[in-house]
Amino acid sequence: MALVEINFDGIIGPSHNYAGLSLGNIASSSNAGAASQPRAAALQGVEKMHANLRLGLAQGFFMPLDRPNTAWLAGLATDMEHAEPHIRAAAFSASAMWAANAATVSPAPDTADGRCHLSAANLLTMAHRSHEWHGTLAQLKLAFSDEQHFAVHAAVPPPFGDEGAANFMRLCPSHGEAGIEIFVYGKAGGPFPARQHIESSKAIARAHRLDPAKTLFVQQSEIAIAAGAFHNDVVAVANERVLFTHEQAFEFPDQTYADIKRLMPDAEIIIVPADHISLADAIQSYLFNAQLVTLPTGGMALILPSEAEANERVWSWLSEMVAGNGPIRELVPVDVRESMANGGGPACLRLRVVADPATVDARFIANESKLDQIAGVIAAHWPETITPDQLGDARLIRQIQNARAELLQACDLTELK
Ligand code: SUG
Repeated sequence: MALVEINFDGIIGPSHNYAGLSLGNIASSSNAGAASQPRAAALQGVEKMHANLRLGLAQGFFMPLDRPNTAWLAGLATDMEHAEPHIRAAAFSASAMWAANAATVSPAPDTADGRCHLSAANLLTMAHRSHEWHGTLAQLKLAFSDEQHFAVHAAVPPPFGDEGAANFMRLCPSHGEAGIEIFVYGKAGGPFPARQHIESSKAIARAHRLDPAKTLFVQQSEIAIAAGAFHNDVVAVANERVLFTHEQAFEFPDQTYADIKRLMPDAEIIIVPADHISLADAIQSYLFNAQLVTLPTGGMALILPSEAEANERVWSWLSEMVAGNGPIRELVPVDVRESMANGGGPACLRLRVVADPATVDARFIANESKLDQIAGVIAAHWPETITPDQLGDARLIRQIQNARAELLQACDLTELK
């Protein structure tokens, strides 16, 4: 079978909660302390996967990680009973749901050895995310264990932060053909941290054996980070030969567009002007945190959060765009409100891997009945609600651990313990 883009969604874990852990992520800070609904959150995620299948897209999933992370706590010489609240919350986070941050992926046509390369992201800027990568790597090694087709790499060592595919874009004539890879790093973000370091991006480009002549390193704009674009995928998204971007996404936009055009003359760059949609509106509505996908019928669709539809300025601009003659033909709003309240839109919840699905461990590939089975486990075992003052509750912890164990069992993935 030909290479296709498979979207792997992180199943939203049973410990999903709002602890306000991500400085620079406005939704996370403003919802700190709110009651979360893990069951509803995870069912919203499964429904998004169902909707993708109905659009004819290839879909996969990743399991939630084991939380609270007692090994990480032990490394800090503490445990859930004794840890200070901020450490307890960091150990408890379900943040691995945002699979766009799991890894950077270079599809086989772009690499010197003709294999698809995946590098787990170290996520070291945020404490609660810095301990994800060991669990993520174990999962990537299982899902992509076929070494004839995949090379899975460990995370880049400290001190260079790496946020995975959220700070990475690929442009290509079609998914299965060679393309150009664009690494987007940050230098400064006003009061907020720049999470992606250029040294990580360069290390990954080397590990993935990319052609330097087809690789770009582009700086995120400081004002975008300062406005709350903690990842580049909050202000830009690419698919095949289309880049859909906010005018203020990059520090040197003209140079960025010229470099892209030089490497790929038929790239189409759709720039959303700041005087039509401000950075504030872009970040509130998450219109760029969309899955920009190629439909089996040919045209492209933006699968975006329902918050984008609710913002009148954003929706009228988008509606005009799809009514025009451009490559994006359809808008598909999805409800991922529980994830959105922590700053995670539809695109954050998925990792794109271009591969032949037959070369991926079939246990990670979705179909309607498997998703129904997963939804059944979630409905039966995920907590209905969690407030941050409950994180040390021993009964809740047992429920969360048991819920994940039930899911691993149902998906025949108990070796991920
Ligand atoms: O890293 N939020 C995540 C959201 C990640 C979004 N991913 C992409 N843009 N690709 C983050 O900031 C909030 C957790 C909390 O506050 O409880 C959080 O980790």
